[in-house]
Amino acid sequence: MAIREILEVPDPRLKTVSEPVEPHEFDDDLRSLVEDMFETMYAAPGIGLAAIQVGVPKRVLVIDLQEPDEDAEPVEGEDGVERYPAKNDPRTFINPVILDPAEELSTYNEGCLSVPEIYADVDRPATCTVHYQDLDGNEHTEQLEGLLATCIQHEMDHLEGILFIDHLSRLKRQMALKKLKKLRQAA
Ligand code: GNR
Ligand code: NI
Repeated sequence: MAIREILEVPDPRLKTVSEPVEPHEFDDDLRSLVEDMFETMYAAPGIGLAAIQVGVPKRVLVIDLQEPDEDAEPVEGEDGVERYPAKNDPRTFINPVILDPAEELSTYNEGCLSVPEIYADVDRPATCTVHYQDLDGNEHTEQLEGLLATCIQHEMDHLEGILFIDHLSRLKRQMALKKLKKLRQAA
């Protein structure tokens, strides 16, 4: 297992359209890519990661919303505030396809590990169906809602070379990129 480097804007590789994982590619290399993607995502920390964000142009996504586990005992954080520990729910989506997105939209204040420290509201279909393969190549279809629906659509965009800032107006996108440049100069 290894933490891999996350590509950041304006790296042109983030604009790549990723290639499907072929039937003969469901092997140990794919498993170690997915393991590394989880390790990289947890370390960041983030709730999702597309393979292209670590420079691999393949249609592979990992997601773990790490939502608070309300069935567990609260634990005290560094700030002295008690919180529920995160519930681990690692999900792997290979060759995902989104079907019947809802007409109803929901808005999330999105961020992206490839556009660090920039957050903006993005509207996306509130629910959708995803068809995908797991690491063994088995096919699944699932109905998604809430943050999971938003996150998978954000990750699917990466597979098409699209970033969440591409959903903003040109002015807002330029403002976001300027802010990022400034933050980098200050660092
Ligand atoms: O960590 C992440 N948080 C997030 C918040 C709202 C909507 C989407 C995301 S995904 C992001 C990690 C990332 O960049 N995945 O590509
Ligand atoms: Ni992202």
